[in-house]
Amino acid sequence: RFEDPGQGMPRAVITADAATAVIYLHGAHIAEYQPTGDKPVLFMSPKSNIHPDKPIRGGIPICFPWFGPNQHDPTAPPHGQARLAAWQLTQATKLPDQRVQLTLTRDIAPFRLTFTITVGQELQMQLRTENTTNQPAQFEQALHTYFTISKIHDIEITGLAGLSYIDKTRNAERLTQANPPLRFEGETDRVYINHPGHCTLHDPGYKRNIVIEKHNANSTIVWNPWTDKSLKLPDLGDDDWPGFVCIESGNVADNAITLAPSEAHEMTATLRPQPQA
Ligand code: TA6
Repeated sequence: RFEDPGQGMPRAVITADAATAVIYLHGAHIAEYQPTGDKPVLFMSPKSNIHPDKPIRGGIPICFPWFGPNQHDPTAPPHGQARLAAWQLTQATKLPDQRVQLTLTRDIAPFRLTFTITVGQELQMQLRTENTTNQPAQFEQALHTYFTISKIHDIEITGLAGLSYIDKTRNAERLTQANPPLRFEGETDRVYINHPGHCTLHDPGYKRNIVIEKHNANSTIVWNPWTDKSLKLPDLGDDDWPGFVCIESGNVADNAITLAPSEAHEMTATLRPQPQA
């Protein structure tokens, strides 16, 4: 069903057999996703703004057409305009297999974005970017997914071993991920590049793994602000940081994409929650 509670933040509330989800037209922002019989998958800050002029802290912000601060314009919104824009819902259907599929679209010159979300036991996202002009155009993109977890000290992420990453807590130094699974002992802000494959979040506290599978998305970003950085984020509770981790799928930094005139690109990311054996 479609709700417009009145604060200028209309949203689609999906209740499918296999899962529920909430998607705001603001930023085409998936704010909630919960498979039936499982815990919620996405973290939402209790102090998040839910306002047409502000980013939502949690769920799955769409970072586009740049990631992080804009290199050329410090006054431009961090992570680009897409998550602040009002998107248009162009399609909402129940598929034969009972999954619910929504399509949202938004022009962010010189690009046309089409975001297709398929809600079922897994959450599938497809982001299509078309260069609508007769000039080449470059972009970065990321689905900045906030996962709700039992405790940051107890989780680990596999699938990143051996990858080169940009460590944004160490002045963008380039390092190589060691073999053991990634664990967290402090502020973590890493852009793994040339990572076309999937990775897995292991959460023993929730007895759950979440496989993050992707196609045509060659970067994975991992972020947890820890204590000090959290204090600087007014839309995040000071004690929220142990309860989430961001594992983001996209194309950033070395993996930025240049489209020829009229060319289109399509990335997909699928979140696959699984009970731990
Ligand atoms: O995902 C990593 C990151 O780029 C961090 O550096 C941090 O800035 C985070 O995104 C959150 O950004 P936001 O603009 O949503 O506060």
